[in-house]
Amino acid sequence: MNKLHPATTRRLAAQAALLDRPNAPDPRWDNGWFERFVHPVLTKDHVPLSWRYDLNPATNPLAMERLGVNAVFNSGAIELDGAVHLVARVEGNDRKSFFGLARSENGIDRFRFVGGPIVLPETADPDINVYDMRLVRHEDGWIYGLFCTERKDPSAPPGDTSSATAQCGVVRTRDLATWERLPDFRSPSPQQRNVVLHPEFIHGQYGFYTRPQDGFIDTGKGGGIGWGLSASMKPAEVKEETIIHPRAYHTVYEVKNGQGPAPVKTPAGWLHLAHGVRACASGLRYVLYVFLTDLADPSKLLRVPSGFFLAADFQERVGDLVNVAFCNGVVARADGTVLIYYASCDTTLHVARTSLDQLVDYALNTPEDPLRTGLCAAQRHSLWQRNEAFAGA
Ligand code: M1P
Repeated sequence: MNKLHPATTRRLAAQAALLDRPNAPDPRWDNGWFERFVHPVLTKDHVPLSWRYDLNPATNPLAMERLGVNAVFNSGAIELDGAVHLVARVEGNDRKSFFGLARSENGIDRFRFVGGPIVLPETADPDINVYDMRLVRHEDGWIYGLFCTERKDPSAPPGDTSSATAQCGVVRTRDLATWERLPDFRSPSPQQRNVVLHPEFIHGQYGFYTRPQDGFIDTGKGGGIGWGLSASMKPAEVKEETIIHPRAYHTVYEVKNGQGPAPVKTPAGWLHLAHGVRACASGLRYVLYVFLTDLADPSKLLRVPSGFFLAADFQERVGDLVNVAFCNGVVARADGTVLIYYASCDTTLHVARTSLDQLVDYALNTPEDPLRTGLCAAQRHSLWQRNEAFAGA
């Protein structure tokens, strides 16, 4: 073994302690819906030193970082060989994101990046940025990764260095080690983000959750969570999108919304975690909400509990942004535990632990939003009245 710089030895020891740190439920959080945890599961400090530093003292005598990492956040999630695997969005100091595979036995702590940074195959039109992979084990036998691929808008006028187009890139794998790139997803919408593959065939076709939008940030007259079918994955092409959950005035999904991970199958229906966005003085506020769709027809909305299910809280509220919770990874384990991987403020990744029973109870029994303050107050008044019978309430 070659000798390391003393600073590298010190940094490796500090990182080993971080990677071995146990996680525990946060006692400050207790609403019966899910447990929060004290520590994030992935941060920029979890990224291997070998992805950031030149470890050779001969070529890096001052032991300086060469390729810094700014954040680790929105991660796809899947269980494979009994362990939880995350395909994390790793954002370099250069603003470009790439994917990194991390693994943990219990899905709560001791996540470690495995292998090197993932270098995805490109299409003929190279991606300028990629992010937010949704991992889905489809009943056709493949594990698919659908992600956002971003490129500069070719129609942007000279001098406009910001306008971009977002579309959905597609890869597939059997082992999370070798990735095959398929053609980008096609749809009638000029832009797409938050495209997610449904895990089962519907009438022999592949089902997709979409988020048609007119511009890169603004959903315009598009918006809402859409749905469409494709006969193939090579290419995946949805010719018609129908909106299954639209945006709505004075809700947590007023400005935009998007499907989170692929829905979880429950006895009550497909349980969806989505993000909803509203505007406020500090910018856009992203929260997670739940809705339920029909088992035979996932485009048929059954129920939408009111308000948000999870919002950034405590130390999660501030990062590169403020007040952003985003989720594109969930793992439903065989014992009924459900692990929700959510990112805060585009900066760090956290886990919430719940169960299928809790999620179904939440989806079926949380009142729906009556969309008017008077009716909301009456809803709460009725709850209060029913509780009058309980001593000490
Ligand atoms: O910055 C918050 C999120 O913004 C985008 O999500 P959406 O398309 O729904 O607005 C994405 O860039 C996402 O990665 C990011 O976390």
